[in-house]
Amino acid sequence: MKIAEARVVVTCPGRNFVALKLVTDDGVTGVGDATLNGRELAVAAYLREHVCPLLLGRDPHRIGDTWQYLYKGGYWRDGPVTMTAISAVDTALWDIKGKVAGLPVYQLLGGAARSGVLGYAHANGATTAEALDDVARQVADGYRAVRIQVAVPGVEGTYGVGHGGHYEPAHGAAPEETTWSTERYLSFIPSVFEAARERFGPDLRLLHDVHHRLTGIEAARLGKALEPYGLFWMEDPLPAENVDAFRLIRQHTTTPIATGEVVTSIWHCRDLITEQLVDYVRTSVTHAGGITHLRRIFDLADLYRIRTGSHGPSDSSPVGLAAALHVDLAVPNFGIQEHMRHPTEADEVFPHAYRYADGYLHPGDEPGLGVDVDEDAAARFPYRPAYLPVARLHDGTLHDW
Ligand code: CS2
Ligand code: MG
Repeated sequence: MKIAEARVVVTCPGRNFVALKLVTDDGVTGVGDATLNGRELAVAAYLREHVCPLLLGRDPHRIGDTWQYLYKGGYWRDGPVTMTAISAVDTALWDIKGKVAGLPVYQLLGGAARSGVLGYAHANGATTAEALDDVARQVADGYRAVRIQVAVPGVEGTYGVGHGGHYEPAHGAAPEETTWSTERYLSFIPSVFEAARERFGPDLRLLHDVHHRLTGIEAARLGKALEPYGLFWMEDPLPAENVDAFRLIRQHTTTPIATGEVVTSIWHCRDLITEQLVDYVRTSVTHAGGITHLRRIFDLADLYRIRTGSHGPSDSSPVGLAAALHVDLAVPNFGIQEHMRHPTEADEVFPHAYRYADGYLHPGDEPGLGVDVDEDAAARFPYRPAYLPVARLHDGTLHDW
């Protein structure tokens, strides 16, 4: 069996996605997600120009060898563009292997370790009251875990808060300029979770995303202030490369910490894991080397009783979510899976077998990943440039968004 074709599909059904489709000489297809929000065409070109030609003629069953060939063989290792491209190839090869075996990918990973994948929904609002009404909607929809983001008074364009309805941060031919004030944020956020606990009681799992904006000591202060409300996690208090600052947070607070959505390899989260500086590792199948590499990261985490909390935003495609769900179902140390629904047009371009019911997701039982890209439907939604925002302090200094 040989890889006979490798096609890159760029499409914008509600938002931009890149998919890789591999076809074998006997007609088996496999898909991988190659979406890197705001830098989509860089990955598409990396695949088309440098990776696809090398795949032709290779044995699709040699998943591990192909991974090493693309990682070590490129000489220039790592980085989000390279790793997203490798992720897409790896995921597509697992899809092919599953189809050839006639089994869903989670069976090849050891089989189901649980009956369903606990998902967390997003709730947001311009005010606390609005956000809590959104939490109530998610709870009514069955979710047992909800992330809450609320616009900080006096801070325009707070991260995670939609412009009415669905939250989609990437838009426009240049990044939107937003403002940020750590002081206002820190004094406001604890009141949101106090109100959430009052309204929803002790059982609902509550999550919050800080989106890399604090220093170590600021994050420590926030973690302490949130302790009375028993958060499931405080996400990305600061950029993951600052391992020392995570050490500082750990000295001050027992609020659980999740990080890793921008981490692209095991090397970048090794110290966070082995020093137990985080409680949940959020690396994604789309950006951290596909199913093969994600399993290595999650296995390392399991040695330290650290659980998984895979990134699952609507800017990873349904192919990425499907692949994540197969891993989630099989690994011993699964924690939670982010679930942000895709726009309807995206579900149409990427028909899938995964399903959501009553707080839990399941990848389905079709052979392979159980997801595809409909190339005719994809062609109806041409790429539109869309960038993530930037954040500035009130004096104009560029801050982390
Ligand atoms: C986020 C993302 O889902 C999350 O937790 O942090 O929404 C993130 O902003 C985007 O994936 C960036 O592309
Ligand atoms: Mg996040």
